[in-house]
Amino acid sequence: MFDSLSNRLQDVFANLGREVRLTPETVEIALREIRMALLEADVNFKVVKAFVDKVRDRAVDAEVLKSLSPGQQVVRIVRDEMLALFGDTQGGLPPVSATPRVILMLGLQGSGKTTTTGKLAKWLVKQGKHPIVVSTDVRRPAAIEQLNLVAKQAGVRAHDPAGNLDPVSRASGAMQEARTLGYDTIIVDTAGRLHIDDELMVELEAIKAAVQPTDQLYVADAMTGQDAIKSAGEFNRRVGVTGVVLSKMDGDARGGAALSVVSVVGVPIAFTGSGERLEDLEAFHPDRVVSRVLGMGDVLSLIEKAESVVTQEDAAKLEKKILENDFTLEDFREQLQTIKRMGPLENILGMLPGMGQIKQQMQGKIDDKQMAHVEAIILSMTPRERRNHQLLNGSRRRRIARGSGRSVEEVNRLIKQFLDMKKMMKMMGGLAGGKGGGKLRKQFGMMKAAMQAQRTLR
Ligand SMILES: Nc1nc2c(ncn2[C@@H]2O[C@H](COP(=O)(O)OP(=O)(O)O)[C@@H](O)[C@H]2O)c(=O)[nH]1
Ligand SMILES: [Mg+2]
Repeated sequence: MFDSLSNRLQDVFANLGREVRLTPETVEIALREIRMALLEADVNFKVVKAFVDKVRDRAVDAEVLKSLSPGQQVVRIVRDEMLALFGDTQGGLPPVSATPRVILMLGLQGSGKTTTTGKLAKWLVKQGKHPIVVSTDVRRPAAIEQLNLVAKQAGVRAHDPAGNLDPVSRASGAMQEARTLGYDTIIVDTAGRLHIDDELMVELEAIKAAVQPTDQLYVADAMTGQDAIKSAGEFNRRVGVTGVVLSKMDGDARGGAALSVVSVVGVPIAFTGSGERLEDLEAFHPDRVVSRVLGMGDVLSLIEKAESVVTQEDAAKLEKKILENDFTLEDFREQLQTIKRMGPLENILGMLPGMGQIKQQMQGKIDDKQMAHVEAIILSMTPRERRNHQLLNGSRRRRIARGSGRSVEEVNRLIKQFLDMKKMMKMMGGLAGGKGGGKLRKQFGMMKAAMQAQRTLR
């Protein structure tokens, strides 16, 4: 959802990078563009002003302007200040000593409270917790059913005493049940309104008094931009908010809401939701988001993602091959499979350092179809050819082209790309063999290979 902001900021940085020396004037031009980019991304105008002022203060410092890479320094300042916009947060839920933990879900109607309750329950189960959920949305009969259904999908228990339509007593009942049956977390889903009204606030106060929540999560629909944030501030004043969940980040939200939450509401973002499925919830990591927006890549997220599809053994095996320059077309094909399992190429590319702009250029150019062509070509080779590309003379290439239904040019191009990739890997293998170590290094080796494969497909 930060795509457009990200592209604009990267343009600004690219221009700065071309300046040999920075002057207050060149900085000012860049700042003006940064300001426009943020405003266009729907960031609160007061936030934008304060942000630009802070960056200017630090950037026109004599030390910065005189430094060897002033452009880089400015990028770093923008990065720091953007991180500051997200406040000091680790994402997810802070540790608590209280048991059971009680999470009160707040938000306007349709913001995604019930869905997020299910997602959060699932997330908690993954963290080894035993959550129970309860709906206090008694006005709409379907609301209780909806929560029962998501609870079932998440594989957690829903407290639902038949016929009890009193919000407070439903919430207290869930506390009771949690204590007796040993659940360690209770998520209380609440009714929303289209607008903030007193009746709802009174009801929420009563539930709050009855269950004494440890966490009060406000679910804000990111697609509604600044409006969502304004109501969050209001809820914070009336009932209190400890963290914000930004839902519907998968929509065409421009990111302004996310960048304004801390300044406007005064509490950090805890989670982001990016889809209707129960898996689509992520603990919010400001540093990763900022790196992504600024085109520095989200290597950690990428590694996590890679770890979920590649075993430690595979990664180690691959790293060994890279180090020994023993990477074959067969390995190349396996890498492609891995990339496929990691999800749509576009998403992965967005996480790679410096790939933001390339991603834009490539829109629609590399796709699953192209991957299939590459695979078809490799599959038309004999196992011996795949292990030893040097066997691939003209007549063999023609045979492969016929077998795979691709042109000889395509076969040639693939082999050339494979060789380029091998060359790159040899260089990187040298680097990877240096200092540092352990798991991360292995993963990096794997990732580098995957990145290379991506590039090769261009
Ligand atoms: N695309 C998308 N839709 C979402 C997300 N979270 C919730 N929704 C949808 O938003 C609608 C309202 O969600 P619901 O949980 O019922 O909102 P509530 O009224 O606050 O409880 C439903 O259609 C959900 O499927 C999200 O992160 N992305
Ligand atoms: Mg609901």
